[in-house]
Amino acid sequence: MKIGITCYPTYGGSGIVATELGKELALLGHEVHFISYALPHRLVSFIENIFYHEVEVSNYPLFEHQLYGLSLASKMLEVIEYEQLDIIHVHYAIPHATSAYLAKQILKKNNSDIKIITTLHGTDITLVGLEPSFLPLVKLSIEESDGVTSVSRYLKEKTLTNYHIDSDIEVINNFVDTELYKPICNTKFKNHIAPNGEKILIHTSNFRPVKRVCDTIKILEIVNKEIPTKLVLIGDGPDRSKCERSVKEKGLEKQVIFMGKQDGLEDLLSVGDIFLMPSQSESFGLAALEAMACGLPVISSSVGGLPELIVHNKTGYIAEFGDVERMAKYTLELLRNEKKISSFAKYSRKRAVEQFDKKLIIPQYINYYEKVLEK
Ligand code: GMT
Repeated sequence: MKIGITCYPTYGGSGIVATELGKELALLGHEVHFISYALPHRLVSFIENIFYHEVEVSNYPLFEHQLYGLSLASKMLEVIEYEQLDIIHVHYAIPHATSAYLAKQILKKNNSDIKIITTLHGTDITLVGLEPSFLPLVKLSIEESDGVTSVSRYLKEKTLTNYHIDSDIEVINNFVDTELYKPICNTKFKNHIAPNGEKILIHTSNFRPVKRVCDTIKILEIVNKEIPTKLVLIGDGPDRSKCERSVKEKGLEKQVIFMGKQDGLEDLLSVGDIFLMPSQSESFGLAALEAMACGLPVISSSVGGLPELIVHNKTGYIAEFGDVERMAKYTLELLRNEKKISSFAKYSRKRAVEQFDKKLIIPQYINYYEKVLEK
């Protein structure tokens, strides 16, 4: 198959899923064309069958705002026609699905066609898409796609009810390469972070308000009163300075390590004892899945798709979002009970391997492509 993939190329779960999917498809012999405004950050090494088309945004002085959605539609049209694509698979509805719809309309006028598949990832549906001015546009773009997938059952239900959509939505969960993300013992780094054998809590995100990163600091504050503990925060984004201020106010500078954006998460995650994800909204929780694959129990909020990923009292604990006391209580319970934490760690890894490994999920995308092409 010849597949065009459009995604946000920077940090973020939707871009990671899109890029890893493209890489796997290419390794299986499909031809993959990424269409975006920058090279996706996980496309680091050369893979045969992967091509990249950069969207250039025109900045004519009259345009006070950039016309990305339109430039993307034009580039899609160009690539579809020149490369004779079978499918264009867009990740994150706004504006990607709308640009694809526009390209398809132009193709139709030329008696040509393309199949559009839209994958819904999260805030495209639960936050941004619900803005009254965007809602009709997102609804139309979803309805006019030839196939729609969502990353959890939760997100599928939200889409059907919030947008009053009749069409079917296929649930295809996030996936992880469990041969890359696995428990490894990086003793040197662990000793560097926790020289006195302190316990380690870990969190990775893009520090947007929806991730509630400051809650991880509140959890650490409670836990550290009972058991010497460090908190490793990986990533960067709008809430980082707020979190740094909170750490200073609480006098926890020695306990909290801000690592900023990091590549090679697979080498870092295993140093942690527990992964924290206190999000206010999370359609699936890819970062938690990567931690589980590395053998970490996850303590998270109970929002969105997280209960579909984390098995309460087996691979971790879930608590109401904002309930930092309960999350801290669960953290202490695990840190104090060696038998329990190692059983949770084992089940986390097992669940990642048996339910969410890339070898299980990639074929679901391929089957879905075939189904859409046969329509
Ligand atoms: O929806 C977003 O906030 C953007 C997106 C991203 O690019 O980070 O994240 C979502 O997509 C991931 C991959 O499918 C999911 O694992 C995340 O749970 C989801 N984030 C939210 O729902 C907040």
